[in-house]
Amino acid sequence: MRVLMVQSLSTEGFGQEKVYPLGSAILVGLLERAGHEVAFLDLNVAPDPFGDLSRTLNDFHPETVGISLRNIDPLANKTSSLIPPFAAALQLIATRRPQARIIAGGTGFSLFPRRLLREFPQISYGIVGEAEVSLPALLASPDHPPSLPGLCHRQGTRVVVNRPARRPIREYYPAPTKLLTDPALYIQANRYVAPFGVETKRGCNIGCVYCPYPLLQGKKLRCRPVAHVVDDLELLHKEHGIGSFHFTDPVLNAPPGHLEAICTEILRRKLSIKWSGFFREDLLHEGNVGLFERAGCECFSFSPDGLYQGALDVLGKRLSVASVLQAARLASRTGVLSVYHFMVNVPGESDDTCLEGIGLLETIYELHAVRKNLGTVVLNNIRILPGTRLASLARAHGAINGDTDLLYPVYYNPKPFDTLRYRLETLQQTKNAFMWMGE
Ligand code: B12
Repeated sequence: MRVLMVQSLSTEGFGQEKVYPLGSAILVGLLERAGHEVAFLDLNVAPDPFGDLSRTLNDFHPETVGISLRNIDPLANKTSSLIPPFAAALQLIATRRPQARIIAGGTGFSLFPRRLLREFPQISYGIVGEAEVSLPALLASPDHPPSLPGLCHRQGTRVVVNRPARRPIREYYPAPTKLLTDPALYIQANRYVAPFGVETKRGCNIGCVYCPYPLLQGKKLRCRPVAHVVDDLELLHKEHGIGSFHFTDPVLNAPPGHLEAICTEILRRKLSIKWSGFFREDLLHEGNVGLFERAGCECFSFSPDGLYQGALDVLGKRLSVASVLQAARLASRTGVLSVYHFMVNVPGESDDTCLEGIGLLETIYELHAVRKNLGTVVLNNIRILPGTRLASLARAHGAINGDTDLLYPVYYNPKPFDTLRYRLETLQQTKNAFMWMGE
């Protein structure tokens, strides 16, 4: 079958940081191995996204089009949506290739499968969650598919969404083959983000109140074998010249020992690469921080989210301020940059908690000022997503009601602390400026 895989627009503007579409790349490889003729188009690096899509549809005349919706919106307190370009792409596909089946998937799709299938009749099927097994199986019998994990389809006026696949990742994860597109398209576009992602595991067992990761990848940590992870890094580095990676795991240094083993293997193979990822603070210690640095860590991304103990507790982080500061202390003594993400105006905010939060930010800046190794501090209001405990909490507090449309950006930011973010950003930007000038 001729299959076109399309990566829908993931950011609001062409100048934004690019991310190589790892999920689509895995699926393209598997479909080719299953004998399909596959073409791929990433609208994010296409010079003329819709013109290029139209030309590809006309030239390749696919029988099936798979469309990946990674992001529904850009987060970061912004109110723009990535649904309009997704809708435009669907309409273009349906107009140019009316006989082709459209199958949707990706993280953005997986957060709103019912809503998107109802709103967009152009979509024939969807798959929520990971699709390594279900997409090839769906294409093997597209007219009468069996009840596959994650499959979404219409039954009369109803949309049926099957439970997503959660099999041990080592059973089906393919070794990477060729790259989908020229790596330079991604590398040259970016200033901060390493565009090439590598997974060491799937799943997240923490259960923070606002977070959809357990919905997307399950609560159980499903690790890839260490050698497979390092094989990916080695191949991408040696064959394609890629020197910098982002490990895409929700929490990179969990479970204890897995990242340490990967680092030991990177060092054993003498791979001269750089990498980054999101670290859990209470799993960083004197014994592993140096190993991470030696193995190429170029940025410790922390997302403690809570600026004081009450916030950490209400967000369900299962973390203490002491652990956040201990991790900051350890990271600040290295030659590696650190980036911190915090959420502002969380449920239960008061004048006192604002001061506590400011105190924590000041301490973090003081620690990192010595070696000037604080990349930045990112301050966000919380995007409310369906199916999370925050959505119920926000409903109970009256911040949203049953009619609130969560498909489009809705942030938890009730009065009277709705402008707190600007106060904290003023502090953060002033501290940043003076830190880099060494004052
Ligand atoms: C790692 C990551 C990042 C890294 C990426 C680094 C890199 N080089 O890859 C960084 C930190 C840079 C990042 C940035 C952003 N991210 Co991000 N990111 C993730 C994360 C944790 C993992 C994504 C990943 O690579 N997974 C591994 C791949 C293999 O899985 P996958 O993409 O899901 O693909 C599978 C399935 O979805 C499915 N599938 C995928 N495509 C298709 C297509 C079809 C047809 C089918 C059937 C199935 C299918 O099958 C695939 C294989 O199983 C997810 C959350 C999560 N746990 O999933 C958020 C997530 C995707 N990010 C999100 C967002 C919003 C962003 C940013 C906009 C945030 C920001 N303001 O900076 C940017 C956008 C960057 C961009 N250009 O797209 C959101 C998207 C939801 C939303 N609100 O829109 C998520 C879900 C996190 C969240 N907060 O909810 N991100």
